[in-house]
Amino acid sequence: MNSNKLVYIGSIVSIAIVLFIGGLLIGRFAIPRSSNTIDTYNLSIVNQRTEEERKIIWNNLKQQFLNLVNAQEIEKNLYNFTRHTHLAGTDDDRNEAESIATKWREYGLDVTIHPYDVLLSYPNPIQPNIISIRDQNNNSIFQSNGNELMFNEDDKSLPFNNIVRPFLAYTPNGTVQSRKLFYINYCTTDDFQFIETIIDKNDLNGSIIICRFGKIFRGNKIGNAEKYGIIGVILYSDPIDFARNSTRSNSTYPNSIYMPDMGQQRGSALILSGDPLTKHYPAKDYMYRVPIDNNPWLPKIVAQQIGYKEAREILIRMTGISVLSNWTGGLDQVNYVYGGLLLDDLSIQISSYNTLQIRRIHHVIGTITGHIEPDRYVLIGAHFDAWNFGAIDDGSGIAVNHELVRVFRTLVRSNWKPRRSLMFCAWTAEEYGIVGSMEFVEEYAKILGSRVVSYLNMDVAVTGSELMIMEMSPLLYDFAIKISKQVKAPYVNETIYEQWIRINNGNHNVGEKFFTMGLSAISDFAGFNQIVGSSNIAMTYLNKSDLKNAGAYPLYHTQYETFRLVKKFVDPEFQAHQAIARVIGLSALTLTDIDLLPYNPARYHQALVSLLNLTKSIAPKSINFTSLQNAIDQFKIVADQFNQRIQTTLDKSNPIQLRIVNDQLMQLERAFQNPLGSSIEQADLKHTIYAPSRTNRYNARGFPSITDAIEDHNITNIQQQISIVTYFIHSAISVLHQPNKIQATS
Ligand SMILES: *[C@@H]1O[C@H](CO)[C@@H](O)[C@H](O)[C@H]1NC(C)=O
Ligand SMILES: *[C@@H]1O[C@H](CO)[C@@H](O)[C@H](O)[C@H]1NC(C)=O
Ligand SMILES: *[C@@H]1O[C@H](CO)[C@@H](O)[C@H](O)[C@H]1NC(C)=O
Ligand SMILES: *[C@@H]1O[C@H](CO)[C@@H](O)[C@H](O)[C@H]1NC(C)=O
Ligand SMILES: *[C@@H]1O[C@H](CO)[C@@H](O)[C@H](O)[C@H]1NC(C)=O
Ligand SMILES: *[C@@H]1O[C@H](CO)[C@@H](O)[C@H](O)[C@H]1NC(C)=O
Ligand SMILES: *[C@@H]1O[C@H](CO)[C@@H](O)[C@H](O)[C@H]1NC(C)=O
Ligand SMILES: *[C@@H]1O[C@H](CO)[C@@H](O)[C@H](O)[C@H]1NC(C)=O
Ligand SMILES: *[C@@H]1O[C@H](CO)[C@@H](O)[C@H](O)[C@H]1NC(C)=O
Ligand SMILES: *[C@@H]1O[C@H](CO)[C@@H](O)[C@H](O)[C@H]1NC(C)=O
Ligand SMILES: *[C@@H]1O[C@H](CO)[C@@H](O)[C@H](O)[C@H]1NC(C)=O
Ligand SMILES: *[C@@H]1O[C@H](CO)[C@@H](O)[C@H](O)[C@H]1NC(C)=O
Ligand SMILES: [Ca+2]
Repeated sequence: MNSNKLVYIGSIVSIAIVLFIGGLLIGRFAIPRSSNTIDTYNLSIVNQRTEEERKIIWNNLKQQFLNLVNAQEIEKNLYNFTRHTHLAGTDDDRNEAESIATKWREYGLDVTIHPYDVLLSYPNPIQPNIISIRDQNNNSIFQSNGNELMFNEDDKSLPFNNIVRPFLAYTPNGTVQSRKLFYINYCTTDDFQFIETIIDKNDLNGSIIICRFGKIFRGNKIGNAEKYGIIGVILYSDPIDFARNSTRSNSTYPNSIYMPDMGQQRGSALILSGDPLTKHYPAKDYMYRVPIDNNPWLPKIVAQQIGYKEAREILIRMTGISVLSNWTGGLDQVNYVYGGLLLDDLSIQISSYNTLQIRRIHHVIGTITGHIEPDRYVLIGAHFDAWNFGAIDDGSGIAVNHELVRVFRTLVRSNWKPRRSLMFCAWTAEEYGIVGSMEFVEEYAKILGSRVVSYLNMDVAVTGSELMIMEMSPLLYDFAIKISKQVKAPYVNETIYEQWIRINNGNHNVGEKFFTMGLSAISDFAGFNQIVGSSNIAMTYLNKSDLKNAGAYPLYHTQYETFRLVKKFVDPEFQAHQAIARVIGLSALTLTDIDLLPYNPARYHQALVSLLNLTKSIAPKSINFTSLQNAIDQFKIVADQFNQRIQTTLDKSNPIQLRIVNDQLMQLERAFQNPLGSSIEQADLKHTIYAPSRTNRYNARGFPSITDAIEDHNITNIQQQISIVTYFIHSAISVLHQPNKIQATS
């Protein structure tokens, strides 16, 4: 590293791209320098630079940033993180928060810690949850183990004894027993509808069911089962999805990335983002808490996971007709059947000993204060809680986050001054259902709602090294493409953009192929999408085969998420981690430093067009979409005019003009927010264009309230929801109009 060069860059960089600062800011904010006050620029330096010089300075800064991101540093961070377990609400969790805060303070960030008291769930440390098969005399003939198994290759110096046993967080304790057992595939709503065509749905009442992990969020599986009067749910990872090569031990962990026969995915069953006792409000001590009894967000029935070796013992004792081939799993010598009474008057029993407990959690936020617009925030976040050692979920995100703090610290030390404030977030209790970050968003809803520019999320940032995929607001589409052209892909001599084109057989429509528009409720961006209203992005490096793995990498949430797994099989040289760090970091560097926000409203028009097309294709023919269609057409005209105005009349050297335009760009996504939410039951889902699907929180759904109404076959409500979405598109249009007056509409 050439530090002289850095200092040179830094002194002016302070916003290379920054063109301005009028007397106004200086006059109002010319106050003494200190870390807590707003600083001013030396305009004579900034204004001396030509456009060309500013470009050179900016390019040098970018290059400097990219060079600083170091794969070995990320590897060290991951090694250190995975020495411990990280269950939210435990001592491990508190220690990790303290150690992150200490580290970030050493790096020179302004660190704040944010405690909340939230409802969490734990299994009994002594008595594992057990599934048993019982004979006519109620004697157990088979009993599940309640644990995952260790291997010789596992690092015995790790605290394996401290790992939480497999359990499904928030499912109630109790013992249920039934002689009826059904197999319901992935337990999706479609699967339930399908089995209703095979068996009498009343037969499901009082039964226990078994289904496989994958396709949809596990909480939705249990939620679906509740509606049928099912009393217990058994979940397992079928080898067809999680041990794709073969179930032989030389093809599974510790010899590959695939699930061994006693591997078990832990996870939450909460169908809500945030603390279930303080919906809408922060879990602070002054806040009222709803009673736990009959809490509508908590699962009502007993549920437990097992290894596929154990699932086999259960499946072979079932009766009933054979399933269609698309329901068949990959277990050897198992005839997959729909079920009914168990063989030989056997019964199946689930005993669970889970408890609910209110525990304290702590987030860590580290800030580099912006120099010109300190009240505009760009956030980078990852969660540090994990079900186990968390090497992938979310060690990958935390290790990258630490590296970015180190790199940005280096830039700051060489005198880089970002235009806007940059905040690093380390969240906890994400695994329980975005419980942690949602409480933070709820506490600061008002200021985040007016100040956050973008939130950049890193969760399960690396599960492979072949391909990057992204989820984002459509406003960031062109920005993401631009960034991808500047970052090298791992292990190959090409940029991420070139890699996309190669994988896409030369086609340049990479956004359509590898970007998902809108974000789901799968990680800490949930609160930023649904409540804050900022324009956000998340990304993952993976292997192409991961796309086929039913919604998760094979060892997701198992105790085998260790440093060894990543080093040996996932990203041996940490080049994929490095690429993620560069993409997230370069995005943050640009969003904090650039004068004009790089959001393109025209991309939102394209997204709306394709959503309308999709929605029409599933709606009854009688539905009238004219008003929505007209609003979308009008959105295009206004978005194009807006872009045109920026190109022709915006005077970037005028800080007020710039702020006016940037405010419009920031308000655009916010204009789509319905303060009432998508329905009374889902008042926390406020984004009318994209929200998590009510049938699968892992997916973002377009025009969610319309789509829900279509699924409910309620014509009146479909038409009502169309009018509401039309209104919010008109709201967005009014944001993009010239702001000097309020345009009348017909
Ligand atoms: C600003 O920069 C100019 C040119 O380098 C220098 O002459 C002047 O002293 C600086 N002013 C302040 C307040 O630092
Ligand atoms: C490693 O982790 C421990 C505990 O989490 C922490 O105290 C220590 O500072 C970390 N070391 C480094 C180099 O990050
Ligand atoms: C069978 O035995 C178990 C364990 O002792 C007990 O919890 C359960 O209630 C018994 N079931 C019946 C039907 O007696
Ligand atoms: C299940 O059966 C019980 C009584 O046998 C009945 O009260 C309940 O409504 C049924 N549940 C469903 C979902 O059909
Ligand atoms: C795995 O083991 C089986 C039998 O032990 C053997 O036939 C097979 O070749 C092995 N596969 C690999 C990839 O080593
Ligand atoms: C799966 O099997 C194929 C063919 O035997 C082998 O090339 C590949 O490396 C295996 N994949 C993993 C992840 O073990
Ligand atoms: C399985 O096949 C049946 C019959 O073709 C179909 O109705 C059902 O939707 C399919 N299920 C899945 C999960 O693909
Ligand atoms: C069952 O869970 C409830 C709620 O957490 C708890 O109050 C109760 O003590 C638990 N019972 C057992 C036996 O663990
Ligand atoms: C990588 O690609 C660039 C441009 O395509 C080429 O100039 C360079 O020699 C290549 N480097 C290696 C190590 O192949
Ligand atoms: C609209 O959807 C149909 C399929 O429903 C597809 O064939 C067509 O290409 C889509 N058109 C646009 C503009 O997205
Ligand atoms: C559809 O709605 C539009 C606008 O509300 C209205 O002008 C038109 O007459 C309606 N079309 C039909 C067939 O009802
Ligand atoms: C259909 O939707 C309307 C308007 O939202 C509502 O008033 C009505 O109760 C719904 N009907 C049914 C059967 O759910
Ligand atoms: Ca809350």
